Amino acid sequence: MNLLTLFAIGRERRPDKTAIEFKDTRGPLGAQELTFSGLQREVERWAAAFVRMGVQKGDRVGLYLCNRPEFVIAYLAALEVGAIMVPINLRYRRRELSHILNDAEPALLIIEDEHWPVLDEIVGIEIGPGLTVLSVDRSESWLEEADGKEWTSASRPLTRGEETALIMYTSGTTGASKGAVLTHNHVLATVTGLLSAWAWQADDVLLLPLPLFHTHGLVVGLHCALAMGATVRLRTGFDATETVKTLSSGAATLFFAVPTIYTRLVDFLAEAEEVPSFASMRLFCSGSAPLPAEIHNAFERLTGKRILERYGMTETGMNFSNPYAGPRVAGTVGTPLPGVFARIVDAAGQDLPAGEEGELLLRGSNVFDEYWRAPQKTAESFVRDELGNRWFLTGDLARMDPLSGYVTLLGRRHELIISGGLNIYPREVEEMLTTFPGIEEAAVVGEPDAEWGEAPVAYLVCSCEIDEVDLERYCRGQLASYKLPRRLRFVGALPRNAMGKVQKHLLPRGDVE
Ligand code: MCA
Ligand code: AMP
Repeated sequence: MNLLTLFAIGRERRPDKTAIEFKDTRGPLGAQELTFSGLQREVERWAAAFVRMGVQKGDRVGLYLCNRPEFVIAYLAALEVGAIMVPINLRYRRRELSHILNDAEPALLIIEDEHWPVLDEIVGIEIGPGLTVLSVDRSESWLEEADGKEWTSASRPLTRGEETALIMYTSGTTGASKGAVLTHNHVLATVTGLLSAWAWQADDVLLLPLPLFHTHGLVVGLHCALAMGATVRLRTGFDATETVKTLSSGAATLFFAVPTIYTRLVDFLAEAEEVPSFASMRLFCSGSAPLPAEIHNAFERLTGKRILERYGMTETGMNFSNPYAGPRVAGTVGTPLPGVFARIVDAAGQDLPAGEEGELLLRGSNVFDEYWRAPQKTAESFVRDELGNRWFLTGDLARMDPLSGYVTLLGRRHELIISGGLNIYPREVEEMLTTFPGIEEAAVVGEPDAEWGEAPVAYLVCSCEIDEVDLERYCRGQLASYKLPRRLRFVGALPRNAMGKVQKHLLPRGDVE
């Protein structure tokens, strides 16, 4: 089976039902609705255009798009022609884009008109030839050229489950992000696990403000809905007023979000004159970062709904979930999803008894096999047990409750900062900062933040006075703005150990200006 055959089950259940109801919460794109059969017609039109442009099976198709129906159409069209979709975070700027385009080498990149300036800076300069860039805002012109060229399901090349569907870039400890290669089977495992664990139904309606370029919005949200034949209310972004209105009007049954969104909803509802009823809502889920227990409890107090917290990774899809029917325990991520195997081990790789803290290792049909063109990084990310099974080293520290078997995540082995559900690797920001004239050394650490969970703070050693406005302008051109340090702290030197390694725990937190 491949993803398209899975989605056909959902589509054929009720082809005239709404698949995507889209609204641009920020304005210019307006609103649009597509039925399952209407969506498929568009997908076939786009697939014909892709083939006409020379896209072949196994080619990569990059999507640098906000949430909009064309994202879904382009993705499914890429799968139709046997291509591999590479979603790109829309906030990525020159450095991140250049890296991904050079690494994934897509044959085709689909963008919006507003992104021409950043692409003009790099295409043909930092990016070699062979890349066709198309704007979705001019799709009619390139789609018309392919009109008359028929594409039907019979035109599809044979795609087996073990072939690649997606390459998803995830922050790398070495500074540059790496592509997790996900086959159809990997994604199918997560989707089928979630459909049963969360009791998805064809009548479900999911409100989805999360970006489609990450696992949470794409796999957990869009894929499950397409597979089930459920409706997605797709939004360009999160807006508390609109979310509360939609969820309380009976127009949705499911809502998936990151903790920062729940924090904002709690603040919004706490200030509301009257908290509306969310009677139609069957499930509120949280993931991508730890949900603070006080937000979990405050949300329940305000709405009468208990959030279900789950745990996943780009490389593995979804791993653990609190139960749909059964106690949802704040501060835990529950138990392994169907088909997921987990171990908690000590520094020597030995299994630990329940109750003890160690690194979480994972195995299962959902777990990826490799990073794109990075055999060394792949090799470092897995260990084998005595039976020869390959276990993925998640880098997440965890403890299992000896009685319930529920797992609590305690932190990470690496330095990853998670801000509002988005990953920031300090090394990448540090490397960028030291390319600014006058900055000799930089150390970036995460500090607790009430809104974002964590926020990056930079410690800088400089050889001259730094103009902070210039520095900010420079950083914004290079990296996604959520990675920018929220605070700068100027220090005479970075604390180092005898090996010269920066000892971040010795940095003078919060008391240097
Ligand atoms: C936006 N900004 C942020 C963040 N998001 N700053 C820090 N952390 C963030 N997460 C900054 C922007 O850079 C911008 O800065 C300013 O806020 C306004 O941007 P805007 O788009 O209006 O922000 P927002 O709409 O308020 O976004 C907040 C958000 C969003 C809704 C919480 O960050 C979001 O959707 N996060 C979820 C991401 C996600 O889906 N993660 C899942 C990854 P400036 O104005 O200075 O430019 S998948 C995963 O983790 C695994 C697999 C899993 O388990 O799910
Ligand atoms: P990503 O690299 O974007 O795929 O993010 C994966 C990481 O997000 C995991 O390794 C965890 O550290 C973190 N994560 C995801 N869900 C949760 C959760 N419910 N609680 C705590 N951390 C989480």
